Amino acid sequence: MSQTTTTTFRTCPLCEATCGLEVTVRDGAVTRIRGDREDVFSGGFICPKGSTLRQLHDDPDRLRAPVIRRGDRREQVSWEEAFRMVEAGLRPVIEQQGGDAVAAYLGNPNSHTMAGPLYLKPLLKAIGTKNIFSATTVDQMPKHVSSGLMFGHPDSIPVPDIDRTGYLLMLGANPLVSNGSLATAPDWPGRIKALQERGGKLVVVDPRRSRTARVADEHLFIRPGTDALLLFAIVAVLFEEDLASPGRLSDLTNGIAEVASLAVRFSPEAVAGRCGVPAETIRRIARELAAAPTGVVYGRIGTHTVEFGTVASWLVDVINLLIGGLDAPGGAMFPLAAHARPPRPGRPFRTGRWTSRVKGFPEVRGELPVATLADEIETPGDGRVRALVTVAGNPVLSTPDGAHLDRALASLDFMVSVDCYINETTRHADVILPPPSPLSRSHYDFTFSTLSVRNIANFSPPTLDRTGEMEEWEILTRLALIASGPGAEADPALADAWGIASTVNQAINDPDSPISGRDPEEILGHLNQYRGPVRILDFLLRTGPYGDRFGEDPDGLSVAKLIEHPHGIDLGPLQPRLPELLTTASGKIELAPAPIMEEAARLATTLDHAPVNGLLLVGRRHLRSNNSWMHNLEVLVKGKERCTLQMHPDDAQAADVGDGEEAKVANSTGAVTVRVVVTDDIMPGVVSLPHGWGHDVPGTQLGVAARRPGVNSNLLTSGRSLDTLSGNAVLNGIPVVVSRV
Ligand SMILES: Nc1nc2c(c(=O)[nH]1)N[C@H]1C(S)=C(S)[C@@H](COP(=O)(O)OP(=O)(O)OC[C@H]3O[C@@H](n4cnc5c(=O)[nH]c(N)nc54)[C@H](O)[C@@H]3O)O[C@H]1N2
Ligand SMILES: Nc1nc2c(c(=O)[nH]1)N[C@H]1C(S)=C(S)[C@@H](COP(=O)(O)OP(=O)(O)OC[C@H]3O[C@@H](n4cnc5c(=O)[nH]c(N)nc54)[C@H](O)[C@@H]3O)O[C@H]1N2
Ligand code: SF4
Ligand SMILES: [Mo]
Repeated sequence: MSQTTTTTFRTCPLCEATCGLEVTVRDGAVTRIRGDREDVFSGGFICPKGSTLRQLHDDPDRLRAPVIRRGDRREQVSWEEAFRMVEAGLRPVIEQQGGDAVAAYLGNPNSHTMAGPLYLKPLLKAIGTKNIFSATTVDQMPKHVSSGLMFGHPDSIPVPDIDRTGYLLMLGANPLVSNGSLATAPDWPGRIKALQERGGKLVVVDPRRSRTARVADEHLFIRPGTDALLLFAIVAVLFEEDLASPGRLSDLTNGIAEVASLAVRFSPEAVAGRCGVPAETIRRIARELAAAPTGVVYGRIGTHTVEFGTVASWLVDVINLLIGGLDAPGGAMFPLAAHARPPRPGRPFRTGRWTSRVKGFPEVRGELPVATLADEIETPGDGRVRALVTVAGNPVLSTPDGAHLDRALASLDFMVSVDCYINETTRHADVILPPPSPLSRSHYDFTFSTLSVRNIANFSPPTLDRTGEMEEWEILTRLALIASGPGAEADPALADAWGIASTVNQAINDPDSPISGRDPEEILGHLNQYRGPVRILDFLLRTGPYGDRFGEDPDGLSVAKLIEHPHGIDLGPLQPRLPELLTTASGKIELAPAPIMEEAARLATTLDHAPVNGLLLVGRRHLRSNNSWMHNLEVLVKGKERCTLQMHPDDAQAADVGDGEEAKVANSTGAVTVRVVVTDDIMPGVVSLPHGWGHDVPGTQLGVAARRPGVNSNLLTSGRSLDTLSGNAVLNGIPVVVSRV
């Protein structure tokens, strides 16, 4: 048999950095994956996870066929049988108890697939449920809320223009390990170095001396949960010292005076003791930011997953506006993705259009806080959740009070999971439906191209054939057809064809569309070489801001054009987008939205409370890990133990625990026993434990992960403390007691 070797290029879908990969295939098997040196965005950069798509593809524990549960036993079944079981489990719940009795939990990888952004909404609509939960409420929901209130749309999120800035103030982010979040940029190490080489400055604010803090020009330790206070103090100084200069945005902004008058209560002197940052340092940082020719503030997980996450997220953009950095090169800018639609002024963004049944939490962006999912399952009464659909999520390990949720999942009448592993969450599922491996699917970054520090377009066709799995869009469509009535035997291809035809017709009838009045048959004729999400992508690209408008602009974008450019197409640096992007009722930036002003006033009252003593727990990430999964790949988990408790020498001494010894970490929610690493890379009074571990529960199929299980840090986070405005869980700054075992 002749041996054929081919080299293909694709985008890594594992994290937000969107690195280009060069994949060598020999006789149907991948022999090597390395960074694509010609990728227009990543230029060859990858992290240790990028090349492990091969090991993920080959992992014997990764599911290739549907798995069902009969009693205590698991069985592999045909796709037909699996969908018949879903129908038998799901339909009676919907028919007898209504759509709300079926909850959905959507996990992080949905943002990294083509199916997630396009096919989940129809599925949720088909179920007809308000009980929608996702990883967004353990992550970035505060950013959606502050953006929605300030700019009109929760997805109008400005990103730091790190390639052109002269000053980057970064809080609660560690992109040298996470590779960046809400700021898509492959090769943060290189981009930070370039910033420093052009004379710029990086200041990192973090209770730990993280990898990013180590390369920064300045690192400030901060008491967990106090970023909003620090940021407010910077705002106070900008006003007090007359340094605020919004420039061209002055006339486009409402509420500057309101913010100025509230900020008075947060002087550096008033917050310094809380934050653990000297007042003089806060003043200096404010002056440096104002004086820098270009500057930007960027905050992430550590500023969002805290009690005042939305206020902190808002303050980041308040400062960006006040220093003249919002919507300006080198500041915080709004990307324009190749598939983007023009903003439509609609109803102004608001939250609380409905509330959660048990605890009355307001809906935000169509979903409820995942911290209350267990309550909705366990609490009797009308509208109680009896069935669950999970797609690409592992909430038992990734959401607060994991033990509670674990018990709740065990009590459901029916659960179906779309997932590639039998893990801590999906072990409760009656049916598991596996998507293809990342190497045997198409890829385009619908989510991260809208959060990218440069406008880039990239499309990857499948590298390998599927090995029994079903395309994820087809799984989701079949689930939708079951939930809405046509049933397990209905043809997803028909639904798909109907969907694209109605999308095209809508555009043709829309006077503002670039294909207004064109012939639908002609347009569909162009599109029909593809199906599923690739066909929708082709439509979106061709009618998008850089599109070929079906032949009108031969240089314009289409899927075919992207296939011709396997290293991606660079659409240039970010461009100013205000006021065009604003969809607030006033058409202006709302700097002082009422809900945020109320919450900020509540923050001010906390300055009068006595500070809490004792240890506060924060999280951290590791380069060779990815939330709760990828722990089943030997290449990534081998070596030094990663799930350890970092502790300052003074605190270790006080608790009488030594380096390398095991300690008990406990609070009123739960307890874990974990090995301690004593280090002065963490500030006194703070301990750190990564999340996503705890693979020692029965009934999973994770042979490698189970041998290095670690502990679940979310046994210590409670479902009771949330950021009020966003419903985001508080995952950082958790009070704990550490003791010797
Ligand atoms: N204490 C603490 N908790 C945290 C965090 C923290 O910092 N501290 N971080 C939070 C954050 S930011 C996030 S995003 C969440 C993540 O929370 P989740 O999204 O719930 O968890 P993941 O670990 O990302 O789980 C991903 C699941 O998707 C499956 N999967 C992988 N690829 C695919 C695919 O292509 N299709 C499908 N259908 N399934 C796939 C995996 O097998 C796994 O079961 O965790 C949060 N939890
Ligand atoms: N290797 C790897 N990469 C990942 C992931 C992963 O699990 N592993 N997960 C991906 C996901 S889903 C996301 S959302 C992103 C997240 O990406 P990042 O936002 O960069 O998240 P982390 O790396 O957890 O860094 C958060 C930092 O905040 C600090 N911190 C904790 N509490 C506070 C606080 O109160 N104030 C301040 N100022 N800092 C605080 C922590 O010490 C930590 O260093 O990473 C993504 N990339
Ligand atoms: S940084 Fe690593 S995981 Fe993230 S896209 Fe690049 S190679 Fe993939
Ligand atoms: Mo995340």
